[in-house]
Amino acid sequence: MTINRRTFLKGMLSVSATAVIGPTLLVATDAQANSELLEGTWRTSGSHWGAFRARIVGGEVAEVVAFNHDKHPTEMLEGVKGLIYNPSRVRYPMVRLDWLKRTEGWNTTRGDNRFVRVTWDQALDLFYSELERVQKTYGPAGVLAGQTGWRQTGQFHSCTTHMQRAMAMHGFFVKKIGDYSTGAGQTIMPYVLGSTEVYAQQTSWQLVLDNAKQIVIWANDPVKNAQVGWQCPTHDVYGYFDQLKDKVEKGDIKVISVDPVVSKTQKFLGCEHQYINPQTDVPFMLALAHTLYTEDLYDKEFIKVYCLGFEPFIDYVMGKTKDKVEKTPEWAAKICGVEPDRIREFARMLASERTQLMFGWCVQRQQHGEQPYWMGAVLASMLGGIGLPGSGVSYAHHYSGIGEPATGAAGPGGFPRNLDPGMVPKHNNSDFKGYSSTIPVARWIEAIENPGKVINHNGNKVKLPPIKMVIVSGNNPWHHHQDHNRMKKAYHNIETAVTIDFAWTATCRFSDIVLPACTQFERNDIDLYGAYSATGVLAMHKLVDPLYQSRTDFEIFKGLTARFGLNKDKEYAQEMNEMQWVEKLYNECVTANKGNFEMPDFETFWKEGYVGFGKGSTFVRHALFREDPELNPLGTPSGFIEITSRKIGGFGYEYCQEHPMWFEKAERSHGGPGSEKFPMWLQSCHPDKRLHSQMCESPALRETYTVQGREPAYINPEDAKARGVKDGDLIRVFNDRGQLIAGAVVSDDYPPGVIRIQEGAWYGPTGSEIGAIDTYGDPNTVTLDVGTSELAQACSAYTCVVDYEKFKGEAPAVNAFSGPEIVTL
Ligand SMILES: Nc1nc2c(c(=O)[nH]1)N[C@H]1C(S)=C(S)[C@@H](COP(=O)(O)OP(=O)(O)OC[C@H]3O[C@@H](n4cnc5c(=O)[nH]c(N)nc54)[C@H](O)[C@@H]3O)O[C@H]1N2
Ligand SMILES: Nc1nc2c(c(=O)[nH]1)N[C@H]1C(S)=C(S)[C@@H](COP(=O)(O)OP(=O)(O)OC[C@H]3O[C@@H](n4cnc5c(=O)[nH]c(N)nc54)[C@H](O)[C@@H]3O)O[C@H]1N2
Ligand SMILES: [Mo]
Repeated sequence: MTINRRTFLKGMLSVSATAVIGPTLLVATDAQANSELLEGTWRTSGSHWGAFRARIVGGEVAEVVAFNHDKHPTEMLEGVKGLIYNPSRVRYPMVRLDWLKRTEGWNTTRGDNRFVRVTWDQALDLFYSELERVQKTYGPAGVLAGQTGWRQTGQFHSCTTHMQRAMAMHGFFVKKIGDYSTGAGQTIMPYVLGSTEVYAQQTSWQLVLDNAKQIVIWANDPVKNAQVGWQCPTHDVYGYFDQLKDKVEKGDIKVISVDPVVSKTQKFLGCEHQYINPQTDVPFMLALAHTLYTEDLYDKEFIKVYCLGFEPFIDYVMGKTKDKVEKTPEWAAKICGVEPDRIREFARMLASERTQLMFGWCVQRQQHGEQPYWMGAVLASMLGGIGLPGSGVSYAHHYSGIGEPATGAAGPGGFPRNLDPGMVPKHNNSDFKGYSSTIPVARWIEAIENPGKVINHNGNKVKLPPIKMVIVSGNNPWHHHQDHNRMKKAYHNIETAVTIDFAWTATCRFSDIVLPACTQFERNDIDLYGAYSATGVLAMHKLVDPLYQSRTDFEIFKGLTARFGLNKDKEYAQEMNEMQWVEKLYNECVTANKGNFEMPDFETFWKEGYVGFGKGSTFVRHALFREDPELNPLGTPSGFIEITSRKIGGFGYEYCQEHPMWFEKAERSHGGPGSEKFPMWLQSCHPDKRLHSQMCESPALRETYTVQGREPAYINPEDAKARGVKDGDLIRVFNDRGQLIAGAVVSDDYPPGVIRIQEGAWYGPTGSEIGAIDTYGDPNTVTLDVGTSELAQACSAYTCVVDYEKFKGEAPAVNAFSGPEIVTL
């Protein structure tokens, strides 16, 4: 059977969102069987969105087919070729014109996108001399090289690791704590359940399917988000989604999605929907607790044996303390938009059968995001099912294949991020002059804006450092951070910004020195297959040579450290080249697994492209604690589930007190603050067909979702009608912070007062002036930049209101994807 490649790929693009969860259409084995009919050679590689085999013809990637072990490949594979071949590649080392010409009073306004092409030697010399100048002038508090992000997969080439090792060899620098994904969750949960929970293995899907009678998918869209993993995902989790769909159909399991919108998961499963006003989960949950308590539906024994501090919490619910308001369903209904009787019914339903609560993450990426997570644990405690299969609470069932059976095998290690023993930085000066050397990750713009300001963070005081130089690799802060116009202003305080990337992102546009890295498909590497499941080890064969003048991050930082003197480049690389490193990481993995998992020699592995570890085993979250809480205490201060935390109470914070509470948000739609002027809630959820901003540069993939070449804005039909907007129109989305152009997609999946623009849309403002309209549709042009609370100081991107109108006149062309304007000195 010959299969026409183009037809297959076209088919892949045209399948409806939910049909992607079907069986593999074509796997590499079939393709390889046909390979005699086709030109070229097949190579294996991987990515955050799955493994694949690629056919290489004449030094180019001719086609990409799903890996034979991946039974549920994603449509995102269609973006692989576009990631390599696109007009947005960083081709040469580039330096910003005004920065290059800098004299007294030079122009620190960034964003005009005018760059001068320089040689690699010139670029690395400039990078090095700036590092020297800033370290000598300001010391380590002046250098920020701590931001991290979704650098591409591969254990050896992990680019942030390379950047940070090289920076550490030069001197000390400012680092970050936490991340944008789960900042609030990972900070609050250790006080409540004893671990971050968000990055922990959860009860196996098989056991959930076998035991749960009800599953509440809360602020969670696993069918969309499990396409992506921190290490190459197996997508086996989609097999369980198929089973769940089946059980929902047969009535064996009831699934309810608590979400303001109809999610991809809800549509796929055909499950129930519980609408809720955005950002109001806590009032809804408090009222559920009120019903469970007043109707005596809660598990008193569980609370007594396993929990601490139920009384102060329930006194708050009953209106005896704090605001003295009883958290009745009538009280909650006015805020969360769910009828009082429906709230009571929901509480009774939860208590009636074995129920698994599964939270997604974006409900904690909003102001006071600590509270819904804490409340989730309190509700699960009142239901009494924590530690049993198919019940309790989880905060990660949508992520990185969590819940797939895990083999327990050791994965390959990586290139060292830190200095080797005995290594001393060139500038061995760790004096931060009283400033903090570590800052909460999402507060970096505030630091640049307001150095010396002291903020609270998780029981500590943080004195924001006076950052003068920002070095970025493997993340895209001009997509991921909120409120770009605030960023534009703050960046006047930066003297030098260096970015290493393969794509000419907005971060490159707002930098002074830009170095062209190559993509993960232009280098050899090794990765764990299945992050938490440790299903196998994957070879990442170099598919093609680095394009243009791009280099691997390894080569780039070898080149930089060579400038530090005394063979520092050899120390940096430990005198090994790329393939020696890959082989070493593999061999160390073989040693670590000896006696448990048989692995072939390196040569065989590299030729095959894959070694599997066999079947994994299942797991029940918190089972040991449930079995014996004295012998197996949680990692909380008391060892028990802390419904009230003395530790947090002791911090004396306003927006995170001793037990979960409702705090009104700075901005909220549906009658909340700011909604009179800007009535729409903007949700900037994670993209279905991208990894954040990655692959937005792929023209082929972009064509499948854009509207008149712009990022789609999903809007409600009534709202659209009231504004004279039709499906396919361009709209202007705005608030007092900024404005952007997007393309309207009118859909009943979105309730009145809600607009979705997926994060990661590339920022392309018309100019460098504050307030310039964004031509493509990056939601972070208008989002709010505040910490979640004094506890986590995490990203609050989902606390944001806007309005929109039909775009009037002729819209400016999209300028986000065409690279720099190349000028000469
Ligand atoms: N409004 C809003 N904002 C958000 C979110 C939201 O939900 N809403 N979500 C937040 C979350 S959870 C996250 S995780 C962040 C994601 O934010 P980021 O991790 O910053 O996003 P990415 O687009 O993945 O950026 C990775 C960058 O690294 C580059 N890169 C990849 N591999 C390599 C490599 O090998 N070498 C080099 N040199 N460069 C490489 C890519 O080209 C890309 O520019 O966004 C956050 N921002
Ligand atoms: N395809 C794809 N998958 C990804 C990523 C990607 O970029 N692309 N990124 C990965 C990363 S880094 C992360 S951090 C995770 C993100 O994982 P999450 O943060 O969980 O994902 P989101 O899709 O942003 O949001 C999930 C759901 O929450 C709902 N929601 C939003 N606000 C509220 C609210 O106030 N109340 C309630 N009840 N529901 C709400 C949204 O409508 C949405 O359906 O995804 C990972 N998976
Ligand atoms: Mo994330």
